[in-house]
Amino acid sequence: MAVSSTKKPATKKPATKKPATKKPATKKPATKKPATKKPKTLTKKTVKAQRTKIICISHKEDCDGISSAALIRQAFGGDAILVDYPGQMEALNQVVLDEKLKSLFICDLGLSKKTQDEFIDIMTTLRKNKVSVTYIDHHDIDPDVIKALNKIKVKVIHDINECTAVLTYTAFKSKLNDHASFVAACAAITDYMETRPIGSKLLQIYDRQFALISATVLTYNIVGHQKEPDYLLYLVEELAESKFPHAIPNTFEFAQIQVEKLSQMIAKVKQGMKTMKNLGYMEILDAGASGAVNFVMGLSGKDVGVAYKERIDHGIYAVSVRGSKDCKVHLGKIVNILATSLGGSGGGHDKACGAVIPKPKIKKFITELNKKIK
Ligand SMILES: [Mn+2]
Repeated sequence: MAVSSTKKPATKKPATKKPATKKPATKKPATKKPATKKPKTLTKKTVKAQRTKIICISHKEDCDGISSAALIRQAFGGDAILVDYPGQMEALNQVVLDEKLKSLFICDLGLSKKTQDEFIDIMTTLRKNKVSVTYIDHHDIDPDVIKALNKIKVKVIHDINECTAVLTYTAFKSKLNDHASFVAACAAITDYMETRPIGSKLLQIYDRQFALISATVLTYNIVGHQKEPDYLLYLVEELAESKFPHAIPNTFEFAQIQVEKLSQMIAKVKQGMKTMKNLGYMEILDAGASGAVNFVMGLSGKDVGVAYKERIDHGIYAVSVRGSKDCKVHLGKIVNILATSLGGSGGGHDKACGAVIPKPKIKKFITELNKKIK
């Protein structure tokens, strides 16, 4: 892969500055653009636009989504579109209109009762347009959705026992280099899945502390740059090009800023957290809910923690839920049903999940969740 000399941001000094010049590179990847965009001779004037584009829609909020996008990029080229749950369907509805789209990968984006039907509809349209679609995920899913996707020949790679990047790595290993196993191992760590059969094998290739610090620094850079889509795409590229997180400029300095913020979060949670019989909860005002939710659970002494943050642009709360080791219920399943009944959506894993809840329903969501988890 041709690495242009302008790749790196010029600024060597820490600070919070991110590379502002990355955009052009993400737009037109020099990598594996298959086929021909412009025929040299215009003999086929009347021929319909050929489908040549490869796109990966992946989860932008954590290392698993970013790493999955990087592995897809290394294996297939193409561009990434990074989304969160509130923006998930919007992005899908956009790409379905793209007449150049040839191949679509969707990574680490779970489906809920609210979104699954629309998802199947969009996939059906894509398949009618002969777009090849691969859906890779590890969140709890309605088995009927998998059946429906198989029926329309969407390739489904789904296993709740490994993280999405590990599933991606395993599926496309032959198209990936050695370093890809490290990218997958980092994702497994941040998804709490580094003890799973494949995840643990990948991790043991590397020194454990080295992998832990790399995964953690990467995660802090992802979490701290959620409002800077260009930077997240830059991370995808750098990982796809087999850079270690520490070799990406300023990542450790940025991580230090994040840990400082988190340490302040501990104090804020101690002050602002409230409890019900079975859970601790807190509204977060100036950080991501997912960064605070583990503190809410831990400091509340309850087996379930809930943190929520208003998304003014969408009129909703983005909610994060975590369960301790002693939490015996499947939070992802409960939250999926509850959020849907309140006009929102949600779901995920047994001990880590999220939801989108209409603003006026947040209190109801918490009280109902409290009832359902005893
Ligand atoms: Mn994941």
